[in-house]
Amino acid sequence: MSSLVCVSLLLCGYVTSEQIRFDGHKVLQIVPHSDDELKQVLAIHDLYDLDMWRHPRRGNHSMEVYVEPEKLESVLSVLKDIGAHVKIWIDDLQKLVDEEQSSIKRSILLPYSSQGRNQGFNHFAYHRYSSINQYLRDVATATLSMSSVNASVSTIGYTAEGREINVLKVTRGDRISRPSIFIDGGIHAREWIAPATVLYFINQLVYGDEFGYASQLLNKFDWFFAPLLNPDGYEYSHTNYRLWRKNRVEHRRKCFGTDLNRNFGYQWNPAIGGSTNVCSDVYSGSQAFSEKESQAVSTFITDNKQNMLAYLTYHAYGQMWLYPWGFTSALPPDWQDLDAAAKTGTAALGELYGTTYLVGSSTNVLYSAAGGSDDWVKGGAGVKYAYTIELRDTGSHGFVLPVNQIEPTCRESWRGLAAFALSLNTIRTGSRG
Ligand code: 0X9
Ligand code: ZN
Repeated sequence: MSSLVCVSLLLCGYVTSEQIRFDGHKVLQIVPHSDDELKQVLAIHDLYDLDMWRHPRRGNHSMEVYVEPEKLESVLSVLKDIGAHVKIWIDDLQKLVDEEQSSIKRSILLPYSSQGRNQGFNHFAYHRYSSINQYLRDVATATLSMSSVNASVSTIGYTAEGREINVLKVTRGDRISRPSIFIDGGIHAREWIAPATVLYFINQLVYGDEFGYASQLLNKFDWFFAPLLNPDGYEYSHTNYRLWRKNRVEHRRKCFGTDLNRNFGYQWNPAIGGSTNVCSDVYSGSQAFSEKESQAVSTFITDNKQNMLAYLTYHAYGQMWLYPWGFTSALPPDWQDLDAAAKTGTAALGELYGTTYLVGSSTNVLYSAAGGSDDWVKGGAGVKYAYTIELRDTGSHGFVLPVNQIEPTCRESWRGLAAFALSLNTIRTGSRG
């Protein structure tokens, strides 16, 4: 993700009371015809401080770039000059945001009975911080009367704005300690589908699923779920600025936010896919683990790493199942184990609706970016199977994934997760890559 530098007070986040609108804001698809043209397009991207929504990859130089109206004419003209092929990919971002808002309103009105189990919680909607926490507490309470599963909530830390960061532990409850899997979502505020997917996993595991995976998964693993690691940013993306990515720490009354996924302390380096500019959308922080959110989750993982076999962090978008490293194109020595397990997951995920995912190391498949949580979990905490999963879609809606795609995304992702986890060899617990 490239730098979305704060170009106005609105984007810097100093306007707190009004929703920022995206009328006429566009996402362009740019297809350079040669390596040389690609370099020129990237230079234009840097010059205009554009936000790269989908990066060019090896063998596929096309990219999607978000452009504000005030820059549009000039950007289109320089792109025309160099001869790159340009298409309007999303014509009016506000239209997508409006559609999303009206389907959120509709989904909240839907009666509980048509939505499945669970104390009235509609899994196929985008929820706010307080309902997510309430849901976690409700699940923990509900398991008090269940004999085969136990769930408990721990607050592992607090954010810059004082919100709770919560983890739900789900186990068989028979006092047998099993290898564990840690799953998080919402490191990036605007990727709303990630917390929704993680909440659905909790529901399937605790209340059982149609495929019968839940029982096998509880017999094999203890589970940790942190559905919302960046609640301040998430709330801000609901109340003020739909495309907010970072947390909401204030930097010297100038700009807000650190990109938590550039802030983890393994090979931390702002020069690799991050930034030292506090206003950048990929600001890496003043030092590794400068942020309360990354501190909280890393301390929790360190305390529980003994038995941790896998870590999956859910993001959006692009449909990719990525493994380390993000700081280098070199691969970890056991990359073939990670690759095979990811391919088992993506194959199963695709069985439901034919959704395809790319599998590979994040530098090789996506771009290089140091300070990611996956790199630290593998390199720093020694958890063997560490992944970043980029959920739907491939760019038609990008971060503004319509409400009607929540259900298929959750269902296919659950299937992918189950197949992945059941394929792991638990005798390897604790081995380092
Ligand atoms: O750039 C990121 O942080 C992730 N992509 S996103 O579009 N969700 O922002 C990818 C992170 C991959 N992992 C590492 N670079 N370590
Ligand atoms: Zn992300």
